[in-house]
Amino acid sequence: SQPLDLRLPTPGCYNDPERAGLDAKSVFDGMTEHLFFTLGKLAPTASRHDLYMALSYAVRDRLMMRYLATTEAMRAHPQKSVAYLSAEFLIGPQLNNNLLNLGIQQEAEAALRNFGIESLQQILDVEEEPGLGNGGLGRLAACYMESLASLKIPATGYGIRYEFGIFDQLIRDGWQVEITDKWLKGGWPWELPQPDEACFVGFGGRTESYIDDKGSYRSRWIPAEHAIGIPHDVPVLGYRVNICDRLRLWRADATESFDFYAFNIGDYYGAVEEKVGSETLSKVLYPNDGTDEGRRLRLKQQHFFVSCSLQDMLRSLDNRGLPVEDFPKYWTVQLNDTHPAIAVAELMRLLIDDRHMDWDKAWDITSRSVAYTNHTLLPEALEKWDLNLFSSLLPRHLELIYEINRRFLQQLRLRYPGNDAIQRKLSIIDEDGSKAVRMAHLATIGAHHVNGVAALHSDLVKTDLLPEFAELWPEKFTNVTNGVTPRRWVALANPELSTLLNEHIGEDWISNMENLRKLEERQNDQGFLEHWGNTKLSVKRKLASYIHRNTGVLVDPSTLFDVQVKRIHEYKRQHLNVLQVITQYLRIKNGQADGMAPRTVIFGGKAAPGYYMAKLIIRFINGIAETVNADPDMDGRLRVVFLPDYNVKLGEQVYPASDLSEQISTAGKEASGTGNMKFAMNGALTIGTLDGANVEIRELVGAENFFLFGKTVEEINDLKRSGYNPGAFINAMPELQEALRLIEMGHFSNGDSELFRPLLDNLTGHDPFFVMADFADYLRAQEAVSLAWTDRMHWNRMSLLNTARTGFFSSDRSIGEYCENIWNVGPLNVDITCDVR
Ligand code: 8GP
Repeated sequence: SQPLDLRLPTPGCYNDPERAGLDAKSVFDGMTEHLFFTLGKLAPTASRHDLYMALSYAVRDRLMMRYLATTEAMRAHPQKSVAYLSAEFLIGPQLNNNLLNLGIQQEAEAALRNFGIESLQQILDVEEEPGLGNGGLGRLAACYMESLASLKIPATGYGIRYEFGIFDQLIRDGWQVEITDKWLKGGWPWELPQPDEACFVGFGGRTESYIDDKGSYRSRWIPAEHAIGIPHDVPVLGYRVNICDRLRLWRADATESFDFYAFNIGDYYGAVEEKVGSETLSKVLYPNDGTDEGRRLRLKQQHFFVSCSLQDMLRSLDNRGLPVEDFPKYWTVQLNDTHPAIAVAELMRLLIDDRHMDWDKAWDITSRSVAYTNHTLLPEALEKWDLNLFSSLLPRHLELIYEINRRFLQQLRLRYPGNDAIQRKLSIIDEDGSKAVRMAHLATIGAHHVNGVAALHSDLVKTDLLPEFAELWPEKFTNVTNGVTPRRWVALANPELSTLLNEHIGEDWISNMENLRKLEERQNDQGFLEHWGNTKLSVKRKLASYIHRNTGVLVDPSTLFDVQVKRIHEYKRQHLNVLQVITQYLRIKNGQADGMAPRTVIFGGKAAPGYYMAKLIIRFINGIAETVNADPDMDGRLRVVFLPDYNVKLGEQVYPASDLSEQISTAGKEASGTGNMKFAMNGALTIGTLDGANVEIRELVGAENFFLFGKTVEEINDLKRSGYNPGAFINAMPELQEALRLIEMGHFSNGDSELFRPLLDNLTGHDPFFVMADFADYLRAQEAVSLAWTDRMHWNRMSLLNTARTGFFSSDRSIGEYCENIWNVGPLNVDITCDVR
């Protein structure tokens, strides 16, 4: 293709660092200019935060060449682009990732030395991460954006620029305390606001019918209120490529910042009311993982960002002179769970009402453009909107949904004549009890593909969640097993391991993770295995020092680091882990702990603020930690740590330093998991159930390198059917009885025998997540872990094989599958020559 004439302000050539501004001196000069002109600071008095800002602006400047070249290439030679719609993007810190992908970490460090800073890390520590997501789903979206860019696929991630992200977590007296996340307070250098590309979004009001100039009946929406969405763009650079994609986050603004009429009649508060109202739209992320809440405002948020995004996509066609009929040729729209599912109705509305298209054409375009990813089977997480709420906020969308549904039910009647039950079951409108709109049905009917996020999960989507839909449209249903980016989760998070890998197998694993297989050749090399173990140990020392600084607990890096970090949820079963820790504690107390590996058991994760049982589990972990850590008998044998405020940045320290990865959810409950992949890549062994992607991890690393336990999905279902009685399992386990008795006596709560009662009642009563049923087998598997730890060379070998065989879980592979099987998109070539100026 032709080199692009970009008229760039600086000359750029990827292979000529000086001319591309990528050498240390240029970075230093860039920082100096930004300190002076952008930040108004002089170098000698600049704080670390000032230097972080200056370096970030200098790096952002160096992204612009590729960012604008990508935009320009898409304008000059239009091709299909991915629109990834997600209410959450948990992108984590940006500076180091951009340095890595540009290939200038060392240059940045050298530049910093001229400001008296010894290591890049000191500046990276200052960075505040945008917590624009709850957990797995939001982090997945971020990994996917990075892989899209690295694979040179043109893409925009569309989401919301929440002013306050996921809360910061403090631990007070063992309890979680939530603090507002003011991530923007120090300024955030990575975004480019684009107010001239604002979009209008309506809410409420009514619809009316009219006859258009061709004599056809049409409906139109007269909203009662409006908001404006202002795009804030974050460049997403791929690894050592010329493609820089874009994350476009919408911030809500008021249409009329001031009501002059109200002001003139003396109503000052009334004058700013609408402004305040519209701005609350993008104020805060709902801190729920797995349940939806906040109702009205949350539905407004969803419609707000989806409408802005679809308008933006249509406008991009208009701007390039492309016909709207070609929408599916230029855009593929991926719904990250049902949060953006209103897109099905909104795209229909934009095409029919604004572009005056007829129904069939509009439906053809919509259903050829949209695909839907399901991330959960938990019934409480399946979004349903009360019909009254829905019709009061989105009356025109409800009309369109009724028509989509009418046509769909007609199709069902032809396929299953006389079967009213199936119509009731599949209808978009839930008529049992108070009426509601089922978003998963809307998404499934509107999408050309529906996928789950791990092989087992995708099967369960077909057999348990949407079986009738899967029978109706078998070709729609598919699987794409999740993946995580090796850039952030290995190259950047684990520089020690990366150096070792680069020395022995070369650097190409970073962009082609299957190349880690080459490590297998070293599996019997004693010297290498020792090196492998020492590398892990040096990373564990760093985490040990973090733990000491942040919790005051001294831990021994030579002990087995046994780690469970993820959102706190009963189905993830942190309490199963804690009960096992109590058993270990009792064995040590009773002198029966021969052969038990000395362990540091580490927990981290946030609980939804309204989820009482999850918050009690945090209190429970901290209760046990307090008792165990204060007991001199435990010295050198057992430590328990709860790491407060688990987030992406902390995850980057934890995964590389772990020996054992706890993936112990009740079979059938964890859709995939992605932490499980990050641990395994970094050489941790997994103790886990046959749930989510654990199944595939075990197949790939080999059963002998994985500690399996627990009931399968079928066994859990059998237990449910036969009337599960946790008491029977408790009675068969004297050690478990003793553990429960100690908790009940208040041994871990300073004598308070009431504190953990709700938890005990739950476990001994109906135990909804089968903790008691899996306990004995979990204990057995933990003993196998202890035994394996005694032969360190063998352990290191298993660890090496976990790294060597988990290249499959690179998000590059996942994105490759989406491109090939669902999106039908290919890479974009961007030429940047040395000559343009
Ligand atoms: C998570 C699933 O629980 C996890 O198994 C999976 O790996 C991940 O999605 C990515 O596919 N689900 C969520 O994070 C989730 O449902 N979050 C809701 C708050 C939106």
